[in-house]
Amino acid sequence: MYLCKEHFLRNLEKRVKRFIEKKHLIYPWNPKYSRFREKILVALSGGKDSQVLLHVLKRIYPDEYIEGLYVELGISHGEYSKDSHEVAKRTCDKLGVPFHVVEIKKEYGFNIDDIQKLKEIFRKNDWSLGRGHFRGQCSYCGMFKRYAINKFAYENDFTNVATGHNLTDETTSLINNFFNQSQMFLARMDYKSDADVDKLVPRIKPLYYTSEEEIMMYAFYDGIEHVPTECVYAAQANNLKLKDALAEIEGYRIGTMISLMRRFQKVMKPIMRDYIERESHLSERSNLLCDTCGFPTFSDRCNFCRTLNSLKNRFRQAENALDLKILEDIEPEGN
Ligand code: Q46
Ligand code: ZN
Repeated sequence: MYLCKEHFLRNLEKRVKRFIEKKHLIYPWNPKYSRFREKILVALSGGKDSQVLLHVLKRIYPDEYIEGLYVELGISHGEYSKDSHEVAKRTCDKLGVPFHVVEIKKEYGFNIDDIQKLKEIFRKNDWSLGRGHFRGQCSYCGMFKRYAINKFAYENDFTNVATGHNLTDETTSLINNFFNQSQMFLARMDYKSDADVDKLVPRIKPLYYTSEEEIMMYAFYDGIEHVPTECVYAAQANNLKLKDALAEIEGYRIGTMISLMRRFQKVMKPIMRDYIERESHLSERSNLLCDTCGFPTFSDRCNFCRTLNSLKNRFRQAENALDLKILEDIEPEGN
């Protein structure tokens, strides 16, 4: 479609609203029919996706309870986290949205930059990692964000967490999971997570069928502030090249991404899900709670607590061997 600026903005909002309501991502408040009111937490990163998401949600649902959460990850290169934090806060202030911050260093003792320092210390000193290994920064970062956002949302009675994942991100993950044959990850890919797992606040992705290009255009035409720089660790992410390849395919086969995601949801997803639920005893509805933090898990201890503990032990090892101080004085949560 060839649309003028105004019609482009309204068209995108209309499509997002239609998607939210058709797929019941949220139940918009209607005092005539229901007393139930959603409480939506928007996960803000200062980047274009979450900034656009917050603007679109406020525009299409001015009467909903919407609040924003920024997770301070401590990525200092080029003041990335500081700038992102300020952009997210300014946007919430401008839109009259309550703004919250969770600082991971304060909560867990170290941040994403500290993990990078730790890896370098281990590498320089040629220390053995035993049976373990260090993962990429984005893997730790994603884990911290997911955990911290869910914990905050659960403890503050939010009914949904909305994230800015877009069509391009989701298609890239789909292809990546397919290449890796990660059946479990494929089966879990969705625009809304399960609502019936105790202590897991449902996560929704209202921009699931909105491409990165459209989001960039929306931000540009609506004058939405966002952090223009990229996180320094983004270059480590394996998905970047895959994303470029997809963009190239989309260039000569317009509509590839959207039709891939629609078909995946309609055809492949139900088959994958049935298969996984039959084959796996680790069902998402297993209702196990972590013996350390009390949040849902597939085994006795959740992946977050296990990773946190093993990182803390490595930090202590580095601190003791080199007489350094990296960790905040926080007691480990369980051993
Ligand atoms: S912030 Fe975190 Fe991203 Fe940086 S470390 Fe990776 S995941 S690239 S969206
Ligand atoms: Zn745990």
